[in-house]
Amino acid sequence: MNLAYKILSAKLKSGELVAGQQIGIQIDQTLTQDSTGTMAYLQLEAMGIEHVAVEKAVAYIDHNMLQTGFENMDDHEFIRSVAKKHGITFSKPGNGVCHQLQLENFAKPGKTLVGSDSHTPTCGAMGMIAIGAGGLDVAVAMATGTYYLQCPSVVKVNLVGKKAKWASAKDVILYILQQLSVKGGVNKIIEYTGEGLKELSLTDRATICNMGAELGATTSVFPTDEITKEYLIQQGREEDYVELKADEDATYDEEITVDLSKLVPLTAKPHSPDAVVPVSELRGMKINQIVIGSCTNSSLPDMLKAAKILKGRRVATHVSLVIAPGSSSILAMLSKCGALADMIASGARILECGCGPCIGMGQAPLSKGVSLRTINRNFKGRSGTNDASVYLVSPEVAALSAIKGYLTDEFEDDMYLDDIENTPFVKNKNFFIDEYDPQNEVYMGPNIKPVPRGDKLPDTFKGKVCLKVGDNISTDHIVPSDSKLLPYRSNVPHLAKFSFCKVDDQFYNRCIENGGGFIVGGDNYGQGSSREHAALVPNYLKIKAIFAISFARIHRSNLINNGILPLVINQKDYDFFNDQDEYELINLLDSVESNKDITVINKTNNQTITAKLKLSSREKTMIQYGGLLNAIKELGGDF
Ligand code: MIC
Ligand code: SF4
Repeated sequence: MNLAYKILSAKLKSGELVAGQQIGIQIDQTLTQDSTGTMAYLQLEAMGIEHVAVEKAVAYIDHNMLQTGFENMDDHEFIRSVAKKHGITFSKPGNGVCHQLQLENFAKPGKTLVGSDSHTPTCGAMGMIAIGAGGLDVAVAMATGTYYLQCPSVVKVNLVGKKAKWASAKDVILYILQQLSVKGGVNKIIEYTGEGLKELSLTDRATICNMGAELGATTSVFPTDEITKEYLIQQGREEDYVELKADEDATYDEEITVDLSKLVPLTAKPHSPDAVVPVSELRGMKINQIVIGSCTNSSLPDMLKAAKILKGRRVATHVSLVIAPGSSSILAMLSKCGALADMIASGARILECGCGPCIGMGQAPLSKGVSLRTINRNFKGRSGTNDASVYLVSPEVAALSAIKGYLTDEFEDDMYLDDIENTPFVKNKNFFIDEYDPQNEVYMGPNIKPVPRGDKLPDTFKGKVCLKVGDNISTDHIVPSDSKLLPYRSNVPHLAKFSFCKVDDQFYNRCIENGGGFIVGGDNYGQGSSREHAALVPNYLKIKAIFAISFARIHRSNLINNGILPLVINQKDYDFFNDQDEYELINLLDSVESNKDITVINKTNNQTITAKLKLSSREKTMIQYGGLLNAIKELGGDF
């Protein structure tokens, strides 16, 4: 057996480990962050539980920490009060980015984790099955200890060779993205093996697992070894170590090989993480801004490598360099060893430990500016400046380019940090709050609005196409996030007004005018963030079905959780849809019940096509009841 299936089989509660089948797995740990957490906890409240049913549940505050109005602190206080009521650990703002903190403090080999953030797979570096999901799925996991998913197939990545000197973990995953594309991992687990494992530190492995999300993968996983053990010792958690690896004769569904000795520094060009080219191809490109941080590259080694390059040098006059360490412990350690002083002396701006610029919370680039970032996504507009160009790079390339003022990988020998000491971590427990009081009163600020509910499935549905878009539409397109919108993650009616605003600013008005209807998309519709708002908002706007050539995994689940039909169409039927005609879905009740194709009629010219809707039995129930919350209300949490 491969490692992924070994862990899954130990946790299997229902179904069979056959790729494509629905399985239910026992969940040991959950995580939420503030921007998806408010909705998740409103949904958890609606389920009326007492203590959470998992070993460890953590509520992080890391995404929105710009308290420009009461909304944000109200949300934080709401989350803190719910955490106390249900025995959830609360991580205060300033403690750091959820994935970095989970890895440092709670990740354990062989455990399962589900989190309301698409980069939850970061903890796969620790030999865990860690999966990103919509907030409602995480709420159900907290309430019942179970998570349902389509059993993934497993891709083996065979790591060979000695890592080239200036190639980093970021380059490993950018290389894989170049090979497989942003949809290459959908419904797959990426499992790493091979002699090259020893070339990668635990935090390198975390970077690679983190950006497996950009492949659309269900998750990524590394075996555990001496390197894992060393990291756990550094964290003061040696007792959590368990050796885990695939059997010698393990089988896989696909296999690729990455020769680490051939890697060169790479960059993903605007506006997609798979638009990867060697840095050398763009050498000399002038840049205005650089961001080092995010859950992808904010570990202690990443920060120390950047500090070594910056030490005794000066950030170019036209460049703004901002650095956000991943956790309060990392910040404390940087300060203790003097690396922080080196960064500041070079002219770097130090940000609070959190997501910050990665999700457009400040540091929007210059208009038409060029920003180099060590983050994981460079979708158009996500930085907060619609016409800016964001390039994804390693911390080393980012630091070097900051000094030079242009994109480059021409490192000098003395910039190399070859000996990163595994000194014990400075642990700061004061940012974690562990309180439990089932009587605790839940705090609700005026910005927190109820979760919209779907309607029961009708037999027919008539409507117009409110929007037609192309391939790779991300949830950032569907519901954008920036410093103006993030405070409204618990206010769906407000967010709805901005849905698709960067693609077509008439979408909202059209939905209101048409009284809802349909959206038509291309391949990989709904990639990227796990935000279920990208389904809650269309639900609120009475969008009953999305037609697309294919869907990203988390978004498809979020649509079903909200009673919206994710209908798969053939490439040739994309042209069947236009925004003038009216369309009708017929025989929905019978088609959903018996998993038949759905008939779609163009009412203007009477032409007909069929669209596919393949649902597991649980998904069928959710669609029939108009969403997961409705189904739970009628049938209980573990239906
Ligand atoms: C992201 O990186 O896009 C986010 C912000 O972390 C999201 C969650 C969100 O939209 O709140 C994610 O990756 O799931
Ligand atoms: Fe935060 Fe960015 Fe990581 Fe999302 S990708 S969790 S916004 S740091």
